[in-house]
This record gives sequence, structure tokens and C-alpha cells, in this order.
Amino acid sequence: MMYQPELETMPREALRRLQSERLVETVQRVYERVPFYRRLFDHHGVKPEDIRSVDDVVKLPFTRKKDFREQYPFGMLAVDRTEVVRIHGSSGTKGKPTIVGYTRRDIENWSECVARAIVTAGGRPGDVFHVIYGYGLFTGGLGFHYGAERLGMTVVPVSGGNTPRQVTLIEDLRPRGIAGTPSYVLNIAETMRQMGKDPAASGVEYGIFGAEPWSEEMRRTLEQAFGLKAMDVYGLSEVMGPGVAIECIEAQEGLHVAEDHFLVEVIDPATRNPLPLGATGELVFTSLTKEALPVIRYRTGDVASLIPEPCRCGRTHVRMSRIKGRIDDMLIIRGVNVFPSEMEAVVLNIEELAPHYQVVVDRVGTLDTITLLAEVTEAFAGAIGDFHPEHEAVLRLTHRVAEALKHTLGVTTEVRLCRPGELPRSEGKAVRIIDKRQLYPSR
Ligand code: DLL
Repeated sequence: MMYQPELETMPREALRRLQSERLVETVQRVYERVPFYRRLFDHHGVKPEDIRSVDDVVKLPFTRKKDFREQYPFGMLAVDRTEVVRIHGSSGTKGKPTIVGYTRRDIENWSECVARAIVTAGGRPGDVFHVIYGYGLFTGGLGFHYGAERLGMTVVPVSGGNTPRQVTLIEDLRPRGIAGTPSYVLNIAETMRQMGKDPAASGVEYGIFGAEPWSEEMRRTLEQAFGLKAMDVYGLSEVMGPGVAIECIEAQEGLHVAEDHFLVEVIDPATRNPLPLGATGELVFTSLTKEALPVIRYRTGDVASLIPEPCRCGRTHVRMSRIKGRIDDMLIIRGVNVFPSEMEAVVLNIEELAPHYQVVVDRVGTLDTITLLAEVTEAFAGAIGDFHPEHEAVLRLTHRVAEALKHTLGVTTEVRLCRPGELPRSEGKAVRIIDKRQLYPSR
């Protein structure tokens, strides 16, 4: 089933024309209405008339999160503040949050995007839909809520946290679909098992997981735990929120970008040059329909590639790969590029490890070092009795994990195994990386 088949299967040539028209309008609007963009365009010697089709997008300057910070709170708006019906933001670990705004029409378009995304992931009107993403400034909860209501679902706005209540509601209301961060949904499964319940008995048929990097191995773990099909959903507040791209249940391979609303590019983060279709680099988005907060060539910091082959679901919108990680999280260890999220695959493939891990990054001299903290399973800890790092079985497992990491990533990593339950559990986006390098910037 498709939500908007005429848009989702639009021939590429027609889609290109639609995108070009919308790009031209967007560029004119921001130039006229947002002093920030006028200055930026002037500084780069770009005039709105230079942009006639999507091919010209490469002439436009980039924007970044820092621009949102500097224009905080309302400097990026292309409408009067009174036309903004809602504010969202991202938590931002440093200083002020990033604030974004939506007009009534923006909310409508966003709801349509999310409704479309839910259907793409296997949802249908009438389904009970359990929303675990946080409600509030974060775009996850309300973004999914409005999309699900628009679709005509029975929405359960649980938000994150209070895990025993999540379990009760899932058991009693029997949602066909759930949406949440993969790390927290995994914790719900763990809690169910601790309560003596089988998550697979809950009858959930599909899960829409995103807002943080996750791996194919995590998909398998979640699918097996609940007996559901897991789809990856991508989005970011600066561009809209969830629903920018979603995997289809037919292929479960790559996320269809809502190309009637967003123009996507992949660039080399170092040179900022566009990369050929299929190459891995930084995702860049230009919005095509947004009123309150159009974005021009927004550099996401997220690393992925575009998949040029048509999809077997029949949708013509280009697919992007799973996000490999964020540029800031990429480590260069003795010349090898490593994303901490790549370690997830290793952890989940070792039977004695629980799917809970963190990566500590530090710097010794001029070298980056990484240490994987991973929990052993209850079964492993139970079998050896008293868990301590010097226990022979623990040492052996530590060695095996380090070998597996070396084999998969090509670099030597420290490994520290932890007791079951020792690492913090997430109720939203998991904190996977502890970067100690910033503590000593001068080292
Ligand atoms: O995380 C929006 C969202 C909500 C997406 C619910 C999906 C589901 P922000 O808080 O602004 O918005 O964070 C955006 O999260 O730049 C990525 O680094 C990361 N991210 C989002 N989705 C994925 C995903 C929401 N599927 C930032 N895989 C983005 C990997 C993701 N990373």
C-alpha cells in the first residue's frame, strides 16, 4: 500500500521538474525574507536568478548547525514569528538548544510526510500505534503523533520512560506498530523478559526505529525479540524532524528520501565537493516546501551514501543507506577510519555479550584511542559465578572480543567487559560515545 502513490512513484524526470520549481521558489523566498541568507548569498556572489534548476544547487552556499546557534532563536525564520504555530528543538549537549519553527502548513506537510512514512513501513489506518519517542521539544514524539493521527491510526502517546507502563500498555492495547529509538525498545524487551514475559507474544508486527545510529545486527536482534519487522526512519529537526527518509517494508534496504519535499546531496566533508551517486560522504539537504524555516544545503554531519538502483517496492524516490555515523564521531586510528557504531555489529555477533555497549574515546599524545565497554550476558555471568575482570573466562572473552574488533575494523581496541546491568540504559537516544578528548583539548 502507498499513501500518495502519484507522488511516490512519480517518474524521475517529472520529479526533477517539480524539485526545480520548488527550489527556485525557495531560493527567492529566503533571499527576500531572511537577512541571514541574503548576506550569505551576497558573500558568495550568488544571486537568486542564478538558480534555475536542481543542477544549480551546487552554486549555493552551505549552512550548518552553527548558523542555527548564531541566529538563535528566530533569526532563520522566513515568516513573521506570529505565523509560527509550533517550536521544536534538539537537546544540544553544548549550551543553547537548536530552535526550529513551523507554520500551520509546515505542520500539515510534515504530518503528510510522516503518514506516508508510516504506510511505507507497513502501517495502516486503524492500527493501534504505540509512540515511544519523547514528546516535547524533541521532534520524535509529536512528529510521529501528528503523522499517525493524519493517517487515521489509534495513537498511544506514551512517550519515553516508565518502562513497566510501556510493557502494560503494549500487552493490553496490542499495537500493530511501535515507534521508538532502537536502544530503548531493546530495553523494553529486556524488561519484559525480566518480568517473565516474552516480547514476541505481544503481537507487534512492525517497528519504526531511528533517531540514533543502529546496525543490521541490531535489526536482527529487535526483529527476533519481538517477532516484528524493523524499519529505519531518518530525520533531523533542522530539516523537519522524523520522516525525511524511511525504509519500505517490501525491501527493508535503504531509506526512501521524501524527494518532493527535500533535495538530497552527498558531499566530501573535507573538500565540500559533491560526490558521485553511490559514494559515501556527508548528507546535505535543501528543503523544497518549508515556509517558516527553509534550509539551504544544510550539512547534516551524517555519513551515508545514495542507492541509485530502483527499488522493488515501485517507489521512485532515491534511497539512502543506513547512517554510518556522524562525522564528528569518526575516529582516525592509525590511519583507519572507524565509526563507533561499527562496533555494534561485532558486539551483537558475540553470544556471550549483551546488546549494551559504550565506546570511550581518548587521546594519548597525538593518537586517538578507543575502549569498548560491553556487558556480558546474565547467562555468562551466572555460569562463572563471581564476575571480576581477572577471572580466566572473562580474560578469554575479552581477548576474543578484541580479536573480533581487530578483524572487523582493522584496528586494535581496548576492551573492558562489564557486569550485566552495569552500563546505563537509555530511555531515548542512547549515549554510545564518551569522548574524553574534549576534557584535555591541549593534549
Ligand atoms: O532525531 C528526528 C527523528 C526522530 C528521527 C525520530 C527519527 C525518529 P534530532 O534530534 O534533530 O532529530 O537529531 C538528528 O539524529 O542528524 C542523526 O545524526 C541522528 N539520526 C536521526 N535518525 C537517524 C537514523 C531526530 N535513522 C540526528 N540513523 C541526525 C542514524 C539518525 N542516525
